[in-house]
Amino acid sequence: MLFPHLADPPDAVALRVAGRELTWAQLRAAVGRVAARVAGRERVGVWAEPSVETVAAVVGVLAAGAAVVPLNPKAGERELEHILADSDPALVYGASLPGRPRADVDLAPTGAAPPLPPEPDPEAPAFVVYTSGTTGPPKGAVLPRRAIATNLDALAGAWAWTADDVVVHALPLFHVHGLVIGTLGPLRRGGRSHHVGRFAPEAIADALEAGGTMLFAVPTMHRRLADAAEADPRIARALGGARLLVSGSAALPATEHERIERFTGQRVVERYGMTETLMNTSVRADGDRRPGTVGPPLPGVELRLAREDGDESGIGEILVRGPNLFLGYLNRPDATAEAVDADGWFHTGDLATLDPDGYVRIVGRRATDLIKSGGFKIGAGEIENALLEHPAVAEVAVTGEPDADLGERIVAWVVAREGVPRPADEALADHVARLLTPHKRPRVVRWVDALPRNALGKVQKTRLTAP
Ligand code: MLC
Ligand code: AMP
Repeated sequence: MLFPHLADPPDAVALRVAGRELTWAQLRAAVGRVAARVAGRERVGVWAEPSVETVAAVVGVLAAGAAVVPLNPKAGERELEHILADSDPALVYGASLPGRPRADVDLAPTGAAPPLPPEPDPEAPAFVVYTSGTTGPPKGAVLPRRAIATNLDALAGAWAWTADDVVVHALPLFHVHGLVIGTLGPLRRGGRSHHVGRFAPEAIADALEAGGTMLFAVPTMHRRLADAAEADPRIARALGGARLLVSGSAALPATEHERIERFTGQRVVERYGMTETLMNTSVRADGDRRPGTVGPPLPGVELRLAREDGDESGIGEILVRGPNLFLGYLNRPDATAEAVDADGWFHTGDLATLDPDGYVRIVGRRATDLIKSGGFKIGAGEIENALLEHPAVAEVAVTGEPDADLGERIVAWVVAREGVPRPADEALADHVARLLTPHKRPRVVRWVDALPRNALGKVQKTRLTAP
C-alpha cells in the first residue's frame, strides 16, 4: 500500500499547510470522497496551490488508482494549454479551466467516509509531472506507484526517517521535490509534513521550533537561510536544532555548506534526484557529509558513469537503473527512447566523478541549453520560442549565467526587430512570465546587433559571455 496509515488512521495531525491542519481522520474522509468522485478516470489535474485541499486531492486521486497531473498555479497561457492538451485530464481539482470539469475537495465531515477502493497495481501511473527539455515545451514524465513507494522507503533507510519525524518545507507542490519527497514522504511514514506556505527564513524557523525535525529545501533557500542565520541567532538556533537539513534539486555550493555549518552547527545532507528518476543518491544520516558530494546510490538504485573513450579525467555521464525510474514521457515515445537505452539505463545528462568510497560528485551537465534557476529546471528553447512571439524580437538566444542567489540566472540575448520600438527589459520578462511561468522569465536582457553564428548559421552560445 502506498499509504498504509490511511487504512487505520492514527489519532494525530497528518499535515499542516499554510497555517491549516488536517488530522489523519479528516484526511482519510476527504480522500475517500475524492476517490469516489474520481473512480474510473485515467488522469486528473490538481491545481497545486500549497493548501491542505491540494494534498487531499492528490492522495484521493492516487487512492482511486488514477494519475495526478500537478498544475503550477502560476503557469502562463502557453504552458498551461500545452499541459492540458497533452495530459487531457478528465477533471481538475481546485480550478475552473476552459473545457475541463471542476471538482473541489470537501473537508466538511458529513456522513461516513466512503470506503477506500482496493489498492491499485504498483505499475499503475501515479503522476504525470512536466519537466523542461532543451527544446520545445515541457514533457510529462509518467511515474508509477512502484517508483514512489520504493524511493520513499529507500530515503527512509538513508535518513532514519520514521513516523516521529515532522518534515518542514516551502517547496512548490507541482514538482517531485515538494510533492513526492516533502509531502507524500511523511504520509507514507505516518509522520507529518509542515508546509509553511510561502518561503521565508522566519517561517521555516518557526516551523522547526514548533517541532519540525527535518528541513527539505533547494540551495537558493539554504543560502537565504544561511544569510538569515548569520543575522539572527534565533534562526541559527532553530536550524541547529533540526535532526536533518537536506538540500537537493541543484548543487549546494561548498561555501554555503560551510556557512550553514558555521552559523548553525549543522552539516547539510545532500541528495541528488530528477523528475524522471526520483532520488538516485543521498548522503546517509550517519554518513560523511562532505561538501560537494551527493552521497552514494540509494539502495536498489544502480548507478554508473558513461565515460568517453580515451577520457582520463574520470568524468562521465550519470546513468541510472532501478525501481525508481519513470515509465516514459507521455505521448513522446521518441523522447523516451532517447533517454532510456535498450538495457534500461536512464541517461541523466548530468556529469560526475566518483570518490574512492563511491560518493558521487556532480561536476556539470551535458546540455548547455538547460538552466537550473532557484532549483527549477528551465529549457533555453522554450524561452527563446516565447520571446520570438514578441513583436520587438527579431532573433534571440537564451543562456544561463552563474548567480549567487539562484545558482543560475536566465539571460536573454536579443536582436531588436527594425522599425519596432524597443520595449523595456521588464516588459520582455513579463511577456515570458505571462506565456510560460514567472520563474522562467529572463532576469537579464542584453540587446545585441547580431548573434554569433557558425558557418552553418547555428548560434554559438559559448561566445555569448557577459560584457
Ligand atoms: C516576479 N514575479 C513575477 C514577475 N517578477 N510575476 C510575473 N511577472 C514578473 N515579471 C513574482 C513571482 O511569481 C513570485 O511570486 C515573486 O514575484 C518572486 O518570484 P521569483 O523572484 O521568481 O522567486 P523567488 O521568490 O526569489 O523564489 C525563490 C525560490 C523559488 C527559491 C523560493 O525559486 C522556489 O520555490 N524554488 C523551488 C524549485 C523546486 O522546487 N524545484 C524542484 C524541482 S524537482 P510569489 O507570489 O510566488 O512570491 C527536482 C528534482 C530534485 O529538481 O532533485 O528535487
Ligand atoms: P528536474 O528535471 O527539475 O527534476 O531536475 C533534475 C536535475 O536537477 C538533475 O538532472 C540535476 O542536474 C539537478 N540536481 C538535482 N539534485 C542535485 C544535486 N544535489 N546537486 C546537483 N544537481 C542536482
